[in-house]
Amino acid sequence: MSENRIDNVLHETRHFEPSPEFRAQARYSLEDYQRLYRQSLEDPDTFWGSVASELHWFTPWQRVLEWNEPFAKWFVGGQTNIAYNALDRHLQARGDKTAIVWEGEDGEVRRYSYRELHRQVCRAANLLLSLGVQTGDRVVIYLPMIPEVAIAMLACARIGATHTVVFGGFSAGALADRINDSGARLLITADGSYRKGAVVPLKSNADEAAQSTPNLERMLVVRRTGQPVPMQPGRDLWWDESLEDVPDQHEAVALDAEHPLYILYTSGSTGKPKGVLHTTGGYMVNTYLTAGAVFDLKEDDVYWCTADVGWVTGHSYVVYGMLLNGATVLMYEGAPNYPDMGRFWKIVQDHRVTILYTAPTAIRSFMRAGNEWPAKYDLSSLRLLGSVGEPINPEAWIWYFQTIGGGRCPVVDTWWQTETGAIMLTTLPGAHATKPGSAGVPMFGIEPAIVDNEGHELGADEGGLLVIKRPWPSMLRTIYGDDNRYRSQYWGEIPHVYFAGDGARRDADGYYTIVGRIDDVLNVSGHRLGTMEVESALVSHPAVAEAAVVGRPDPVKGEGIVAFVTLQTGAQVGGDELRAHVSKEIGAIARPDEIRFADALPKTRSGKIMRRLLRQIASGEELKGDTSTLEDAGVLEQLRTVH
Ligand code: 6R9
Repeated sequence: MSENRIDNVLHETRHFEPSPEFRAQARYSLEDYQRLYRQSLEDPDTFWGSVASELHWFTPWQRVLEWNEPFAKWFVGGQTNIAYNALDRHLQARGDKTAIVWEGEDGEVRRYSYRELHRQVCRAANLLLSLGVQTGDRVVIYLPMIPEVAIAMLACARIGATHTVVFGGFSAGALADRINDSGARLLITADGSYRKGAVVPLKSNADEAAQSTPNLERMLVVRRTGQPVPMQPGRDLWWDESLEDVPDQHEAVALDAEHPLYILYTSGSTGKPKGVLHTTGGYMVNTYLTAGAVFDLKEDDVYWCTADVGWVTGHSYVVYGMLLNGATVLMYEGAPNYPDMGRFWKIVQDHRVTILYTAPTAIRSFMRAGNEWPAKYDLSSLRLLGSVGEPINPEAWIWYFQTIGGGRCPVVDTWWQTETGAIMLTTLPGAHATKPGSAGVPMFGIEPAIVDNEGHELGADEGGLLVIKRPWPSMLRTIYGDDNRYRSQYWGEIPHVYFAGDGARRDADGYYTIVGRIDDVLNVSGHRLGTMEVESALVSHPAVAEAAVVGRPDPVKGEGIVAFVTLQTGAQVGGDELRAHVSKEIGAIARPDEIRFADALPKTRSGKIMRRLLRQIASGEELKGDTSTLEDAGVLEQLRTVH
């Protein structure tokens, strides 16, 4: 196991019990959790079967699980539709209830009742059908945080088209890679999106991507920013115009429980992002269960998750898990600091948000901005706070709890991954005491362990690798088009268990603390990025001969990106140009914080780049460990002194 890259040492030893008021109204008590958790492991068929039966199935399942390691089938033989369960199922009791309340960066507000959202999704489903989209086809969605992104996802799910949402901050190149890997023929995008008051040109990125996507036949373009964009006849259609004469009645298609619901690309330790495949039934059941339990959902909650729908958090806890529960979801389009650092708190006040789910990087940046920003607003509507995406340091946890939650709102620190589909480790807010910096205990049906590199289970407080010992309903089914990579990366690293890629430890009370990734995956502001991806982007610049990218601890972003670069003989290029190049190749989230140039990179005699040394250099540490295998020791001095 590599050294801990994130300073997550617990100096904070306080525990926080849920208040008597919270406990009294909570969905689950500690006894409920203990009883149900035991049942979920001892009798999973009964446990999962009873959760699943709260939802609608066109045909009942015959078996809860068929496990043929590493391939799982959940609710075998069952037929359902997640969009039906998220919308139609609520029409009777919640038709007029607000499903989505949306605030644009420019302050515009739109509200969709469950009935209206259902109507819009039915029309969009009919539009997709009229364009020849069939069950099983892939559709790529490249949209900002506007209601149409949820409508497009649900319309795909309704007809059984597999969606692939690409984060709007990704570049044309990253978009093209995902269109090609998924084999999509249709792209849904927008003219542009607003970010810090400026227009992000989504359509022109899409046009650029389309130059290298031979499969792509059509583009549907949502009007958001209104600037003129070229429309290619025969290929491009306006979303609003195309929907005008489309009927708003549509019967949701009964789909096999294992029908592919979506592909979401995420970074791994190679240069190429992997397409994580989620299917319908198990994902539906587990996001429904966890959304209700972890966020203690009540009928009158106004729930706000600040994640973009381009990430898994947006899939599971902006769209699917929440609408499956009939919740009211707030969506915000823009930047957290626009027009100023008070924007989030103004939104909480204006919409009377009761549950807020955000990322440590945002919490740390608000903490830095000062208490005067939240102090200007009335945050008394809040009753529960959540954190996701990276380890939260105890200092940020305490600030969130006290300054935002007024000391009365439990904080749930939820550990999970794109691959897991749903929350895996957390506390339940009315059941468990919380320990700042520690995510908590396993959710129902999840059986984790901490093991050493050989797979031997370790005891309390011993640091090791986090694994999951049995399949769960919302787990990824494969890497799209690459069963072998799925098998070897997730179920082959340590035999017969799911390998998460995180380092962790468990304390004597059974609470898990996540230390961070142990592979070549960085976590920058809660976003996963492969070091190899950034390296490939750098070496695609003509001046660059070789590049090595490492993370270094960053007080706000969790990790920052440092790139070590050697240039082609005679070539000259500045750090800023290379940073801009990476931004163009992948997206702004991948832009290195620092570029250091050298004549060579430190390598072993067998030619492997010594990343351990580079990490120490990047964070300004003393060089530790064995350097005797280094080919050219002079290189180290150069890397340390060149800035
Ligand atoms: C949901 C999501 C997954 C990686 C994961 C881990 C880190 C997520 C965390 C956390 C500590 C938490 N991570 N939640 N680390 N505490 N509560 O973020 O998915 O983008 O796939 O990232 O994020 O390292 O392995 P994804």
